Amino acid sequence: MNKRIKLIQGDITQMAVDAIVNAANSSLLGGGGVDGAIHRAGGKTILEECQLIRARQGGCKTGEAVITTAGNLPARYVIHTVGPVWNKGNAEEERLLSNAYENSLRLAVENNVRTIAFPNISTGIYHFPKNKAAAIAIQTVTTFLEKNESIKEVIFVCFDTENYELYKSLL
Ligand code: AR6
Repeated sequence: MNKRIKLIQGDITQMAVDAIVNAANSSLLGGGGVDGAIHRAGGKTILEECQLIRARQGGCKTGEAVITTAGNLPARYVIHTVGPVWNKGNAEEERLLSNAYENSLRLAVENNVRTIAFPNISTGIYHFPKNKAAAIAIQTVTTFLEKNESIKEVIFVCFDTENYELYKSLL
């Protein structure tokens, strides 16, 4: 395991890191799951900044990422990325999930983020199989860190025990 990768079980809204990643949807207007939790805990400035991004570029495509400040959260930034909806694996879901992690990390580097926390993107409402998603997340982050020195810590924040156990065994 890469020494810069950490694993915890918990609530990502509590993380005092440079950036937390949100599993958003293309509208950027909020939703349920971790997205709902981040907007609830972070307050209205996050949504206001998302609305400005929408006005500028019309939301966020699957696999891409945008950045806002983090409102009342202990983090400095929220990186909103959109994972794929699982559709039997026939719609390039694996590549799109990898893109979501990679584009979040790229945006983090551009914004001098040193510490970043990821939720288990797409494994809730979007129904991506958790074992496949964990392998893709770990592979994508590990490959990125091998090429990039500026990110000091990537924390996988698993909310549910099933994901936590999966990551523990894979890492
Ligand atoms: N901290 C960390 N992880 C969490 C938290 C939390 N507070 N709450 C839930 N999770 P989901 P998706 C985990 O459904 O599948 C939204 O409506 C959860 O256990 O939040 O990418 C968006 O607006 C799961 O493992 O995101 C989109 O419409 C993981 O977060 C849609 O859901 C992702 O589950 C995105 O679906």
